[in-house]
Amino acid sequence: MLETLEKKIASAERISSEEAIWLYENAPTAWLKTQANSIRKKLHGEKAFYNKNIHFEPTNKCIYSCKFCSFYRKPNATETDGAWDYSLKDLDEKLSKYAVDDLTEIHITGGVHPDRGIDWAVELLSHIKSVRPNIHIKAFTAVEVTWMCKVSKVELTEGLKALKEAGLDSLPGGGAEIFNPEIRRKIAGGKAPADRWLEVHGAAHNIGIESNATMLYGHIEEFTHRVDHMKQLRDLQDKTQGFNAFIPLRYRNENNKMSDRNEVNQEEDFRNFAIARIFLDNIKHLKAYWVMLGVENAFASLDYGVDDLDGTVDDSTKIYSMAGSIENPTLTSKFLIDEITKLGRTPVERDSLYQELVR
Ligand code: V47
Ligand code: SF4
Repeated sequence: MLETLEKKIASAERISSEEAIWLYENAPTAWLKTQANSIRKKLHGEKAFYNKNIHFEPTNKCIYSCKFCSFYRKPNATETDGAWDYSLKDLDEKLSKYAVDDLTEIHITGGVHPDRGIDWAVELLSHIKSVRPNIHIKAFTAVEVTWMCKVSKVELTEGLKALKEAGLDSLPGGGAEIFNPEIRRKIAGGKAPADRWLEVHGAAHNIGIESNATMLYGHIEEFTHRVDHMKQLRDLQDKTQGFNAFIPLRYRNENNKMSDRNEVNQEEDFRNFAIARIFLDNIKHLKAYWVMLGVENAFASLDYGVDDLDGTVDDSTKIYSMAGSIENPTLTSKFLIDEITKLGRTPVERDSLYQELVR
């Protein structure tokens, strides 16, 4: 089997779902590393991408209560309970810390607030563009978009068009979790099902909004569910070509309703990256989100098919620190450049759509 697959990979032939499951179950890690590396090299040479970004999480009040989530609070929770609701003024204060050139992207996602519809999002996006006209706004998961359209009673494409007009540049990959309905129901019951997640991204791609895709793994899913998830992404990408990056997210187990489950180990992260690189032959970039993986693991994953490390982040997200990851996630671009260089790779600052930036 390994020889057959090696030939397929060398001739850029697509592997099947059955073959991907076989790889999860049987392939030696060293073999996966070599194959994923060869694909990454063909696509990107020695380049390792990063960007300069911050996150903005407007609220952690959420109508859902996903079992893996350490971040959300009930909609009626107060500050004492750990809930927050930031205003535009809070956002302005945050942005004012950065000179115009220091940031190219703001990534916005948060809890699904019961009362917030498209109008609320339009106001937020327009405000950001009025104070930072050139910043790329990557905002709102497909789950958030779905809820906003429902609150505002607008049809999906109409809602997306309104967001785009107000300044939305791309969609982040969150909310995908795992597409299998049974597993999704158990860990994220109630929120937009897989079909809807894919429909939102497809509709966004159709009107020129590019996006990313994530996969939450290492909880109660099996290898077959991971492969099914990636297959559905690969199928949509064949139709739209709108996904820029795939971002596997390892389940982190602190402070949530599944805390009794162990996290998978580092080798499993590496194997998962490598198989994603082999299987997803039509999504160009594979991102290791260092905030979730830890800095050392993220750099090490560059040897398993990864070409992108996300961005500087600057202590602006709580989703992972609340789930047991780095407490104050921030990296300087100098650190990223130095570490990538030490690994013999070429650091490349990119914009949010993977255009290379020359400063
Ligand atoms: O959808 C929440 C995940 C996602 C936990 O598009 C958890 O560039 C692990 O999607 N353990 C939100 N994962 C973050 C996200 C993202 C991050 C970075 C870059 C991009 C991009 C997207 O975080 C959620 C969920 O899958 N998540 N809690 C947890 N305990
Ligand atoms: Fe809400 Fe998102 Fe957390 Fe689920 S993962 S509870 S939708 S904030």
